Amino acid sequence: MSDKPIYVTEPFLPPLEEFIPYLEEIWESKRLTNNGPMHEKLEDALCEYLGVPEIALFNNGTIALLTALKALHITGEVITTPFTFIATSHALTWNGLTPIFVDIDPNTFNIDPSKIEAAITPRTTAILPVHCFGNPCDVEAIQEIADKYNLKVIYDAAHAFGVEDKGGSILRHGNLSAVSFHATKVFNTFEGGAIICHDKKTKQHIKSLKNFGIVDEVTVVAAGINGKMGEVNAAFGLLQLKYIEKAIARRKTADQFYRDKLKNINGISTIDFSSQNKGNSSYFPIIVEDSYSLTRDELFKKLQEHKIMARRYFYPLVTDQPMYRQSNSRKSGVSNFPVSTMIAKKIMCLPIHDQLNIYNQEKILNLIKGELE
Ligand code: T4K
Repeated sequence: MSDKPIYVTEPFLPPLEEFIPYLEEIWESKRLTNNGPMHEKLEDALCEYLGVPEIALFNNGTIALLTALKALHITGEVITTPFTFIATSHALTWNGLTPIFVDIDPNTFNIDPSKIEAAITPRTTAILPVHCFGNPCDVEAIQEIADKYNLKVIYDAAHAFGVEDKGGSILRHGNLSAVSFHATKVFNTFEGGAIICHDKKTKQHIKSLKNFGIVDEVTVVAAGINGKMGEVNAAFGLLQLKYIEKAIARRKTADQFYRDKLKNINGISTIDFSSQNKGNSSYFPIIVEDSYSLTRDELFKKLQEHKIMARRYFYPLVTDQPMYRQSNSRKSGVSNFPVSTMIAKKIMCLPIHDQLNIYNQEKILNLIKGELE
């Protein structure tokens, strides 16, 4: 067996030789970027695969998020979660917006809708929830609040590629959703991302914003950005899409294997993703309870000593980073987010990806069970 580290995730890579014809086509066309043929084909293919009306590709998920906020002219304060990757709140800050953090639900790790209303002020214009680890937010409760207070909803759906609820893609909710196609994601284009929207007019606006605000050779209508996805990335997406069902199925097998074996370990719990949804097994978070024989950090270190590179997503909380400490995160030195604080202390994401084999999973489980030191 190889002594290579087992990472929390590894990119899904289709056979290299199958990528060569795509590269030949790009070389032949000399079209490298700016809405080239691969880009257009990938947008169409993703709309079909995901079952969404309109999609605009981006060079990464963060720029997609930044542009989504810009496209809706969001101002003032935006309600979001502290239990997320730092890109969520940075997207607000880069737009000159004030993030207002609201605690999470202990069962889903997503923003707790019952705590949103108390955070709304006259300056609030939007809610930016995250489908954390691909687990759908309570989209109905969030929409109800948004409707009541006339707020926009932009989902950070970085983890939610392919996730569905009873009505179809989770990406259809809210005004816009932004996904990430980073190398560490279920579906990747090396770097990449997308905004999902409901209609052609919004798509055209987003398309212009990601191309400096240009609408034709002589007209610039907004202070846009360069958010375009290049042809090589789009081509890789097209190839990967052919294998995506297989890759997700392998993740699901690994997910179920962990779940079955972890059931009887005292002090380790997993989160239940609702069986009513189609998940993507993008992450495998566990909670290391106080009743477990080691602390979360001791277990984390033990795994690392065996080259199991688990990750403590999302620790530290966004609100514990220096640039967000002055936000609404603390009252008299006490965190306003008891649930997020508690989860951030106990969480650890175990390796999960399509190349993870049973031998590796057994090793991880034996280390957790204490049968391997
Ligand atoms: N919103 C949310 C909720 C997000 O989670 C993210 C990104 C975004 C927005 C922004 O989307 P992007 O702008 O990134 O498209 C990683 C990713 O860089 C980041 O995309 C992701 N979330 C975050 C949760 O995880 P790190 O700092 O943990 O990545 P890194 O480089 O340590 O990679 C993790 C492991 O993956 C490595 O130990 C090894 C493996 N790996 C990584 C890369 C890059 C590979 O095997 N091959 C690779 O090419 O942030």
